Amino acid sequence: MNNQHPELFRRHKLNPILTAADWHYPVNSVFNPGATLLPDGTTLLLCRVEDRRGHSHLTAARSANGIDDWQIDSQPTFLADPENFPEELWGIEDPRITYLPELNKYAVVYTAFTRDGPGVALALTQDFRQFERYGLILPPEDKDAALLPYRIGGNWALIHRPVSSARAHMWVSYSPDLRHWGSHKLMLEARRGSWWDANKIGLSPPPIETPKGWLVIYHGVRYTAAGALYRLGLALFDLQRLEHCLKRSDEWFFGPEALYEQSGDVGYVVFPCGYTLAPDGDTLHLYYGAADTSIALATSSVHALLEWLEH
Ligand code: BMA
Repeated sequence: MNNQHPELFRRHKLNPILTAADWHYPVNSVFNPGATLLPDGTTLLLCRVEDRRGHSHLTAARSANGIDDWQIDSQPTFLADPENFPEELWGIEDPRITYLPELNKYAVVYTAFTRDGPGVALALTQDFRQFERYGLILPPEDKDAALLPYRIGGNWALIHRPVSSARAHMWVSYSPDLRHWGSHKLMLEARRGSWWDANKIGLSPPPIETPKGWLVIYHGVRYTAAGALYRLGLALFDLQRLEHCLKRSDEWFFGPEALYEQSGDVGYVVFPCGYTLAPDGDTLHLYYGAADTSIALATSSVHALLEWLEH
């Protein structure tokens, strides 16, 4: 297999680590999971599950080592609730999880599939069993959103990807209460022309805090005659001023190369929505949707990613 950066991100040999066949009820596909480490060290994935109508919901899977022996909830963990939240009419997708020490709760920022396209919704939880919904916090068309773990200059910060023209960029917005969002700032622009990240980019997992800045893994979408290609690049942002980009990779570092990434419901897609950081503070487990069909794991090192970005 041709991997240009074999040392940067290693696919796990058990990939794909989760598929629809592992579910306790009939589903079409499982992909694009949010991820977090629970206080006892358990890895929790909140998986996007697409049912056989084409609508998605979220189901939790827990594992002691984050690799195998997953305990999957026997029923959907977090279902769309279109009666009370009409914006969830066509399902909920692509969760990003951030632990908020100030509230002692996990924030789950997810895509609500509204009648007018995707919008950004928020729910808080302590245990991934009960969820407190905040509803739609940014209207369509907007997605690929995640919260930062703490306030910056007194306000919560949310990275997101509104679509207002043929091109779609990453923005950061601020809120005093997680409900009202403003002070919108452009964070990272999609490039143009033949670039791998031309026209449309978006945040992948929540940013990774490092002493050098917020390390952001983002996806670029390249449209070809054969369809869209989803690949991943890196950028580094100032810890206090997120709109200030310190570095950006010219090349992508991870793209669909394995068979399970190239073939599936939507081929040539790698789409991570979460990672966990090992207690060594460096080993990164990146969980990603492969071809909108299954869930895969790739391992890296924060140090190696920063080095690569530097050079
Ligand atoms: C994006 C999102 C993802 C999906 C990807 C490829 O726009 O909708 O959920 O994995 O397209 O289909």
